[in-house]
Order: sequence, then C-alpha cells, then structure tokens
Amino acid sequence: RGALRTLSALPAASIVTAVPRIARAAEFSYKYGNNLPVTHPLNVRAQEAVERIAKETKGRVEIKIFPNNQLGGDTDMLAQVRSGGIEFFTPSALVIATLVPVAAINAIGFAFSDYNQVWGAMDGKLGAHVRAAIAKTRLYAFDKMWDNGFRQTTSSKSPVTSAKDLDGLKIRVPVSPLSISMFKSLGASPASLQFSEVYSSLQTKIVDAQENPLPIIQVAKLYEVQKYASLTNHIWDGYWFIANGRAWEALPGDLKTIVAASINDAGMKQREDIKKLNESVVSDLESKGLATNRPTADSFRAKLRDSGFYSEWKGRFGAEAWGLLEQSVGKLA
Ligand code: X2X
Repeated sequence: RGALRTLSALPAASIVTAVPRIARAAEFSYKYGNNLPVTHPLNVRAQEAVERIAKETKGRVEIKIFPNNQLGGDTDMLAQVRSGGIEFFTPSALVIATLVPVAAINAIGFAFSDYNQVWGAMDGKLGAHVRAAIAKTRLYAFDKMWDNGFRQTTSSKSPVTSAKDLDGLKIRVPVSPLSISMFKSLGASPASLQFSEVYSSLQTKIVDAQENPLPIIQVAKLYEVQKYASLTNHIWDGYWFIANGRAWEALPGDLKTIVAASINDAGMKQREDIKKLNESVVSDLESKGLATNRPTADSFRAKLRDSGFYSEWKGRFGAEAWGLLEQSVGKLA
C-alpha cells in the first residue's frame, strides 16, 4: 500500500519519460466506413483529409478508413454509425433516406440539369433543410456534400434509347424506396441490392442492368460484366459525410473546427475530381468495350409525369422541401 501511494504521488511526467518514445495513442480514435473502391476520388480525398486531421490536431484525432464495404454493406454501416460502432460514414442520399426520407429529394428523376443547379441547391437552402432532418436522428452531417454523380444506366442486354427499352428490364437499384418507385414507374423490374453485391449479381445474371455514375462503373470495373452504357442522367446523387452524434459532440471545439474544415475542403476537391473524370471517363469506358449512347430525357420524363411519380413524391417529401427543390430547378409537378 505504502509503495503504491508513493508511486501515485510521483509527478506523472517522471513516469512518462521513463517509457520509450513510441507513438502516443490518439485521444480520439475514430473509424470511417464507405462503400467505394480505394481508387475512387472519395477515398483519395478522404485519405488526404484524415492525414490533415492527424497533423493539425497533433495526433489527437486519428481516423482509420475502411473502404470498399470492408465493414459490411450500406445498411450495415448505417446501423453502425447510428450505434457508434463506427464514427463516420458516407451514405448516398438514396441510402440515408431509408432513415431520413427527405434526404432522397435530390434524387427525384430528371430534376437537376447541371452542376450549377446541384450545388446551388445542396450548398443552399435545400441542403440545409436535409441536414436539419439528419440532425434530428442524432447524426451530424458536414456542410459540404460529396459528389457521386449523375446516374447512368448499364445493361448486358441492349442499350436504353427511350423509356420503352426499360420495359420489364431486371435492373439493380440501391436500397432506396425512391429508386424502386422511379424504375417501377418507368416500367422496369427493379431489385434493391447493396452495392457490395452489384458486381456478382451482374456477373451471375441475377439482374441484367444497373445504374450508377460513370466514375463508379469505372473504378468498380462494372464494364467487365456489362455491355451497354446509356447516358440517361436520370438522378443526381451525392454522398452525405456523416458522424455519429455522440462521437462528434465528444470532440472539443478546436478539434471540431479542424475536422470539419478538413472534411469539407476535401469534399470540395472531390467534386472537382469527379468533374474532371466526367470529361475522360466515356472514352475510357468505350476503350474497355462498353458501347455508349445518349438518349434524350423526354420519353422518361413524360412517363414519370403520366404515371403520377412526381405528384406522389411531392406529397411524400412535403410542400416545404419540394418548394426548395423547385426554387433551384423550376416547376416539376
Ligand atoms: O449503391 C450504389 O449504387 C452507389 C454506390 O451509387 C451508392 O452508394 C448509392
């Protein structure tokens, strides 16, 4: 007892200096999971962000990245970030909408015509509206959304030249009520699968088609199991960078500032990466054997309007959110 008391009375510093100088464990050691291959700009820029965070917090905040569904698919990671099993996750708007329904509003079919409209809305009032809804579930959403891109349609069967070609098409969509509703309205037979299952489900012909932005089709090598890429631009999709609410609140203010600035700045660079990739990706995919075509949006829009898709989702999202979307893109329904 006496010896113990003496030891605990020693100034802490004299004990610490007796220990060899190995890397000190970080005060906040956090995990970040995502669903994309390491070569996607989302992972490249996230890696830069975690390096900047380690440096600027002098090692107090350490974030380890688990890319490519290493921790499970989207549904699993969404559950983990809610429970605190992981502290960060980047769900697509489509996927976080299973928890926060209004978050899918940016994915309404054929709403955005270009990136000026997209970032005007998502960095403006519509994005703020969605972030507030996310906050109600005790998740923290960083200000800047990251880009997934305009979603395009690939198939092993035939090109999609107009809405008619979607008739009965077995197409994989994300775990997203909006995606299911939209492809049903277009006459297709959509099936929800997590992204972790997409390559194998195309390879084994459980489904014939899928839809994703071209950079994902490139980095996930979906061209190996698909023949046609139809540039339908039917949905603009982005990733919300979110944190578990308790883990976020545990960070002192100065660390929060560093983490938020690092992640938001990285997101802005990631948007530029996707913009640049969009310029080169079509010819790269063609050289890998994908046949591309560019259908006009008219037949798809008409079918969505006639089937009542827009009026249904206007009701589901509510007048306020719908009004904010229409402020950016014009009248939809
Ligand atoms: O699952 C998909 O298709 C993906 C990768 O685009 C999403 O994260 C929604």
